[in-house]
Amino acid sequence: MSQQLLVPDIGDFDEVEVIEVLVKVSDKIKKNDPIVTLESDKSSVEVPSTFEGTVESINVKVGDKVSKGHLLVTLNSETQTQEIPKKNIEEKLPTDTENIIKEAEDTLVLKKEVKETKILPQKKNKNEKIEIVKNGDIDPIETKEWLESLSAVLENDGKNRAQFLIKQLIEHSYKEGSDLVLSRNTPYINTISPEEEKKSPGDQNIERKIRSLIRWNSAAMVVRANKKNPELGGHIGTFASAATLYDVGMNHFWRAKNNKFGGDLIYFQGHSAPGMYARAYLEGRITSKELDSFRQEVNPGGLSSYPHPWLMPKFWQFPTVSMGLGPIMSIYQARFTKYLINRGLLKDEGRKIWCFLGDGETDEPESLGAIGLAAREKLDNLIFVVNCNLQRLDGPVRGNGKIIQELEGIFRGAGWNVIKVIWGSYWDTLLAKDKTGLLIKRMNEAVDGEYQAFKAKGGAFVREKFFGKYPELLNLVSQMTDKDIWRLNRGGHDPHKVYAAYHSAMQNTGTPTVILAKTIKGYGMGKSGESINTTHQQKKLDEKDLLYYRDRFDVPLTDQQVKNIEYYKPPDNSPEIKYLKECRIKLGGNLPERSSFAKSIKTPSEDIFKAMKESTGEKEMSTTMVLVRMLTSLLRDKNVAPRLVPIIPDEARTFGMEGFFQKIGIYAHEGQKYEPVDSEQLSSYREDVKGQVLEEGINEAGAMSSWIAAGTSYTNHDISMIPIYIFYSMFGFQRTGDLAWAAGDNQTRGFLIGATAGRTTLAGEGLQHGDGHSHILSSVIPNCKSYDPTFAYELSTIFREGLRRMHDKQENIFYYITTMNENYTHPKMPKDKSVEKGILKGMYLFKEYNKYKKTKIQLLGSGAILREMIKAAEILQNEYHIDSNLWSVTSYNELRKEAIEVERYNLLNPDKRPKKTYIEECLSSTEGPIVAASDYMRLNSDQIRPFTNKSFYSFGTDGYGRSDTRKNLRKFFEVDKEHLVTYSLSVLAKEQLIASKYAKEAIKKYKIDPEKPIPTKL
Ligand SMILES: Cc1ncc(C[n+]2csc(CCOP(=O)(O)OP(=O)(O)O)c2C)c(N)n1
Ligand SMILES: [Mg+2]
Repeated sequence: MSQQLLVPDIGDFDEVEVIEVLVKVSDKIKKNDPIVTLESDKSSVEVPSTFEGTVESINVKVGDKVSKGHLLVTLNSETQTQEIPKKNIEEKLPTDTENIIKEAEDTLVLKKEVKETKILPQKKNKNEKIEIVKNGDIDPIETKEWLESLSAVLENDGKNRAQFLIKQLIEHSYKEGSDLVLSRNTPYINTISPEEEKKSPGDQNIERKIRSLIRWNSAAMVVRANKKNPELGGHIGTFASAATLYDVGMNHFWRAKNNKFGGDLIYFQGHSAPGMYARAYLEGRITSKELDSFRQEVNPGGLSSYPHPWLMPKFWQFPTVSMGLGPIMSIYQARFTKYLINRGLLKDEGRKIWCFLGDGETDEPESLGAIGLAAREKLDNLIFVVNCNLQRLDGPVRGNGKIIQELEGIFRGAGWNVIKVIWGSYWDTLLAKDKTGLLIKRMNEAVDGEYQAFKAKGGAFVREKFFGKYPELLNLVSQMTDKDIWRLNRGGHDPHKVYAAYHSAMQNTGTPTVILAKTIKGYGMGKSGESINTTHQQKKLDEKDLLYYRDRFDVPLTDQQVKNIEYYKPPDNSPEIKYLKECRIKLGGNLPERSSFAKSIKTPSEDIFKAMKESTGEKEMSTTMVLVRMLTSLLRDKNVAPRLVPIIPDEARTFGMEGFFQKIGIYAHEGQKYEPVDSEQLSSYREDVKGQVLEEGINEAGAMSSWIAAGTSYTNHDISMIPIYIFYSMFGFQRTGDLAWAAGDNQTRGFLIGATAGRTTLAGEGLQHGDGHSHILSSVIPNCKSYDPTFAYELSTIFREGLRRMHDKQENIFYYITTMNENYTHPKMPKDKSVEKGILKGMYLFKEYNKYKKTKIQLLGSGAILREMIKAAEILQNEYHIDSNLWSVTSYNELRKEAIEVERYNLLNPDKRPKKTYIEECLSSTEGPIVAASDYMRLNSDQIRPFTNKSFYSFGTDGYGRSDTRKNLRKFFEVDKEHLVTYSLSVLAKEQLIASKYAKEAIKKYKIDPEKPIPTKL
């Protein structure tokens, strides 16, 4: 039977243009195959077929304007029109929602029942005497009865039943009118009780020996480097506090990448790097010579100060040292891993992402800012380990409080599984022996400033100040010597406790886990640096300190060897080295190690970009729309399509990308539990577990972290992905510049699109939005290539080259491209072969005006301002008989980078024939001075000034932006055609090529006020 396919609801748009017809008569098409592409003045969207069949007739052609209900094609179809069945919400309710509804209903019933029978509580008589007993308990006997009941339940029915009852009590009191919030905190003791600890299968003696050697060698490498030259710096205290945390992971948990398994991903705390080198040394992966080159990277073989994949591309995987970036990047890494799995691109092997961070580091907004997302997305593949040594650089993290308790509340409140590892095994007996509850009470009340001092000042001090507060506690430790008390260790230094915590974290499902491990900064450094405020900076240990350190960890070195600060590595056949290597073999290989086995992605054929190289005729469109069109076409390329990862921080509609929602779906790990409010529309909000778009919400740092995860997928997951992150250009490098820098270090491959760019082009939004400097910011990143194209063919040429270089040739570069929201017509790409090369190198001759052959000027325009320059060139020719070469400059950054390289070569090779810079190739044989203008500050075009050997004048948008119309803004910043003409005339007059009267007349004609202050002062 014949079926008619009509234009569906396309939202607020009417009379939209058909820009592509994607089927032919007699084509057999399937349901959801695209039929036509429609384009409004803001976005383009494909219309999919709603049924299967053969095309009988096509009722539209390219250029037609259509609205809802317009007939597109007729199909001969066997099947009935397949209306999407309305989802039966009741049938499909997820269990969580059902529970919430049930709970709410129960509450209502209960409230009703209670209301009927409730005896209203009597108002308290103000004069009634309230008996306040010690510690705020008004009725200790009653308290005792409740506690005894609970103990009985615990004993007879177990902890789950006890917890259930407590929960019931809390809920009941809430329903009865109490609004006291359930505490997110547990007492200041370990989360895992000794009975529940999973025992480590490891040989503790040998593991202690190995750990001691790693401790020694890592401290030795820092001390040796600083003996050589104190400029080099480094840290001892941080790794000293974290050694056990890393060792237990390395010996028992962290699986490496190999041909059978994808590998766990570990984000090491940046300045604990010496510990990782010291272990790699024992493993035979790093030589003692390399250890001696710690922080001396200028010559090959040096070890980088911190984890930097750029500097050690076969070793480090994640740049973590700018605090806060590791945590946020690891969260999005964990999410991206699930994304790949859910999209069917990656096998689910139960890989984990571990992130180590300092307790001081948790104050960075980036560290905690995304923990809500981790819980919401149920990232049970993510484990944070916070090394709570209670200190940061200058002093205590929370001298007056307790960082572990604070973090426990925050993480648990966000929905994480929290495991506290506070006390070591020696405390277990004491805690068991204490029947008064005073020990936990004392643990709860001591603040971190005190805990720090306890470990700096010895056993007698702890006896007096900690246990001494209560006679019962003094009694508890009366049989212990001061040395025994000193040995009461902290959880993070106890391999048993750490093992149990890691094991438990590995078993946890449904939520991310944070392990809060209490440690001592500078553990083992003694008087020179254990738990004191200067520990962080300690990089020199004198002989006495070194001997102490050796003795503390029983490192088998003679006094003389200690004095020489020798490294210690037992022979390969020693039990230690054999054990260490066997552990790693069992876990699949070495860590950290960076590699990539990703296949390249074939560059899409030129055909995909063909439409962008044609003239748009009368049709006006913005480069942002061109980009969206291009992406729509790329989604038809079978190699590229599945690898595209569009990332948007809640701005899809701003950029006209809402068509992607239906077409490729928004990634949502739980699918879509609701019928979207706009479900009738073609671009309705479609969330899908296989969705391709990462719609990040208003979260540029998160979006950047997703972009980095996707752009490094070629190494972390051995599958190349093509992330395209589109944002307001002002909220790009300026907002998340440090992540962009880390992305460069991480060798991220992908596109950053600074949309709505240009200080005068994004008109109404004003000072905080009008970007006139993002190209300056992007220029500082060595492997970032940035472009400011004007026309569709420029953009598509750059984009295709990006795909070719990054994803086909696998170069470690990334692209920053600005696109604008100003609609204008686009010309056909000039035939000349040099154009493509010029676009990529940064400039090409767009047009030559050569009518009068008297006076000539070189005009350089970029981005939105190229069009002002074109108009200026025409005025100069028509009204002043001045010829010009009009250059489109797509990238001042690229031009400069090439020029400094050539200049350097020429200076270093004075006897050779000098090479020409590309700028010279373009400009050296041309006539007349240069006038350059862009929608960015003058510094942008000034970059090439020294390489032109000509009079060069820059114009741009220096100063704060402001809101107004484009016309007024360009006038204000003096980059409109009138100013460009006037300035050109003035430049020519200054160069004595024309009389100054022309410039003066133009100033008058265009009503330019020479007394107006420069916009930087306004
Ligand atoms: C963004 C940023 N700011 C400052 C620093 C300098 N810095 C390096 S380590 C450190 C103190 C870290 O304290 P914490 O996170 O508690 O780690 P710990 O060494 O105590 O384990 C600081 C301030 C940095 N690396 N990154
Ligand atoms: Mg710390």
